[in-house]
Amino acid sequence: MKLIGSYSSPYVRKVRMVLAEKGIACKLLPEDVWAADTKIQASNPLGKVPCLILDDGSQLYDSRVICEYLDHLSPANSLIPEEFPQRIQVRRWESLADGILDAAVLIRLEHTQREPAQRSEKWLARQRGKVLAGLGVMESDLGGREWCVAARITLADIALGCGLGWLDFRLPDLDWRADHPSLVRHYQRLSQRPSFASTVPKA
Ligand code: GSF
Repeated sequence: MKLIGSYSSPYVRKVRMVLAEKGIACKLLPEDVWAADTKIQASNPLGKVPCLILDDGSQLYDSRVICEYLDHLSPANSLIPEEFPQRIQVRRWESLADGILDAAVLIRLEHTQREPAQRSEKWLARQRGKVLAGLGVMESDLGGREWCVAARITLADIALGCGLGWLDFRLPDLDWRADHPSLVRHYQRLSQRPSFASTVPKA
C-alpha cells in the first residue's frame, strides 16, 4: 500500500494521522500536483492528492474514503465509531473541517494560481465568510468537551486539527486563535500527540 501525497496538504495529513494513530505502515510517494509534468491523473482522474494505491494496484480517493478504508483495515484504535449516531456526528465534523479547508484552499489558490488582475475580492470575501462561519460552529459545538464526539479521539478531532494546522501554515493572518478559545485548547491538546507532531505541514 502506498500513499501519493504531499507534506503540505491538509487532506493528506488527515490520512497520515489516521495511519499513525492506527499504527499502519504506508510509504508516502511525494507528488507535486501543480507541476506541469505531474503524473497524478494516471492514479486519480481528478488530479488530486491524497490517493491511496492498494497492493493489487487499485486506487482510492478522496481523503474521506481513504480514512474509512484505513479505519476498517485494522481494529486498532477505531477512529470512526460503529454506533450510528456517533458515526454520523464524526462524519459531520469531518465534513465541517474539510469544508473550512476547501474554502481556505480556494483563498490560497486565488493568490497562488491567479494573476493579481484576475483576483476577485468578492470571491475571497465569500470564501473567508465560510471559513469564519465554520470556525464559529466548531467553537460552539466543541465548547468544554474533551473530544469532539466520543470519549476518545476520533476522525472528527483529527480533521479539526488538520484544518487548524493548515490555517496556521498557509493563512496565518486569519488569526483563528483570536476568537476561538475552545479550539485553541483542543489544538494544544492534539499537538501533544505523536501523530500530530510528526505530520506538521511543510512546503
Ligand atoms: C480534496 C483533495 C484536494 O483538494 C480530499 O481528498 O479530501 N476532497 C479532497 N487536494 C489538493 C491538494 S491540497 O490543496 O491539499 C489537490 O490535489 N489539488 C489539485 C487540484 O488540481 O485541485
